[in-house]
Amino acid sequence: MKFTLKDFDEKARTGLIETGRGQIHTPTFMPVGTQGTVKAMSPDELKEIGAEIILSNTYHLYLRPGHEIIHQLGGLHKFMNWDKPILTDSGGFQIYSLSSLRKITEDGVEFRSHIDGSLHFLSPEKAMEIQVSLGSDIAMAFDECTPYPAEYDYAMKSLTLTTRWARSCKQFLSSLQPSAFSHQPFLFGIIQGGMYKDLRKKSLEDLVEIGFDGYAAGGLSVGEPKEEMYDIIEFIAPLMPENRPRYLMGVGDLMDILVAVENGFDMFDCVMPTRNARNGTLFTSRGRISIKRTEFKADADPLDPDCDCYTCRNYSKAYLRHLFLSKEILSMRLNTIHNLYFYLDFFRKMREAINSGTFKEFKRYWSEILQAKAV
Ligand code: PRF
Ligand code: ZN
Repeated sequence: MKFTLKDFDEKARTGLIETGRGQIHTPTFMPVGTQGTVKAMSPDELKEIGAEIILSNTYHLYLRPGHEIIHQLGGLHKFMNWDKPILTDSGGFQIYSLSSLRKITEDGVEFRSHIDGSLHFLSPEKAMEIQVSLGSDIAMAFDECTPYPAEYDYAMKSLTLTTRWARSCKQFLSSLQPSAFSHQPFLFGIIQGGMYKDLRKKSLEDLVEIGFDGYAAGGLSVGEPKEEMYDIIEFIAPLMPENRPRYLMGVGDLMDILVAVENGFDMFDCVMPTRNARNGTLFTSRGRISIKRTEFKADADPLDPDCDCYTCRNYSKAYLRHLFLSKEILSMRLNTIHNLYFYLDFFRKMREAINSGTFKEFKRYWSEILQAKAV
């Protein structure tokens, strides 16, 4: 994987990831396309708002429609008509958060589908096979997301397993024969270790010894207090290899992102902008608003006068409120276009701030807006 660092502003950095399917400017935000679609958005719309990479999920696509079917149809990019990079999560976290009756063994995890209750088994090898057959550009190692809270002993055993699985994932990928359909994805290792710094450090060191194209911090934003998450972020980021992308998994609150970027993280994903859009919670340059509120009933102004998205260029808050209250499909589409545009634009401005050495001011300015109560 080619990853070039561009500028530093203290620990914050900008860079460029180059893949066969296109460039990714970092820090980057990856919209979440769990089921092979970023909910409510067409791929053309995603490109128009500037998305350079999306995330999709092994767990969901394996269960439905099945990775073999997607493979037969030419891979996930062709299936969903998205030709830019796709990062696939390995399934470890989704099993943990969605399925019932998990049974973890040395070899993998037995679990029941959240869709029909059927029994399945995912192993490091299987998770890799699925991600390769989907045609993933960046595959994630199969991990166990250590729950919060976890006893020291549990966190240690869990990370030992995650490390062993990471090694199996790399071995499995290295053993694959290049063929027409299966190109080799880049592979990222996932740091676990709960809220224990020595375990986090050990997890990272073991992964670095195995060697990955990039490194991710998992097991955060799983119910712990913010201070604990920030403490781990500040501790682990500077220890991660400088010349590899650093990915903070599933953390998408913009305040948290500012803290993570300040410490040197490069990649983020979260359902927050898309899910909030569907719930009528919209991000603006003046703070978050709930579009259903009565005060917007006859409000002719755009959602965000400083936003250049399709929604803000063409519609009033009164109309968006009406669509939301009427549960119209267009409500989710227009809200999602805006929220994702807002996130991607926030990242563009953040990169500019790093490049011009003004990240501190950027963070101070946005912290105030983001911490204000939603209206
Ligand atoms: N592991 C994986 N995916 C994830 C996480 C993890 O720990 C998280 C934790 N926030 C989000 N997504 N594989
Ligand atoms: Zn907008």
